[in-house]
Amino acid sequence: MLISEIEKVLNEQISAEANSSQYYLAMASWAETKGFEGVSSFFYNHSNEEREHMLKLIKYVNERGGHAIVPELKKPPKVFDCLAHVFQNLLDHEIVVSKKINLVVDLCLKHKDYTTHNFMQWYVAEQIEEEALARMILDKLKLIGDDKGGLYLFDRDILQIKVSEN
Ligand code: OFO
Repeated sequence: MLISEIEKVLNEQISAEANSSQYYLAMASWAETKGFEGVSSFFYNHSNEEREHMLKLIKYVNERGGHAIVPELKKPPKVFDCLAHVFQNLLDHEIVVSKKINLVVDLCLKHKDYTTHNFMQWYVAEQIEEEALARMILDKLKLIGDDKGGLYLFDRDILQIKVSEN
């Protein structure tokens, strides 16, 4: 059985994952309208993954006798300046999500909820991967700068990058 404080932060995490999915969907749509097919497919996949993260939490909360709340979604931005801006937003967002996950882990230890602590380790590992991926992509974009040919190749090559193995 989940204690209410843990149930509350897990529900907040459900909301964070849902809003991540929504945010990346907005990035996918923006990239598609700009003709960046590869980037758009990367973000459609990323958005789906975030939804999977949300569902995994929903199932966990309910299985442990809590009540997972389906959250309200924030309206994400419609327009982004450029690809580097999009991927910087991705990295910044993932850093915020990692902090939230660390808070859940802290609370699990505080309340000796080792089962949820164990469950959350999957998210801890996932965040390491996602932050590393966003940094790697941003480094590539910094090298390319405004070079149109470079951006064309980047958009093609990103199709080979998987958001996560999970
Ligand atoms: Fe759910 O991993 Fe990103 O936010």
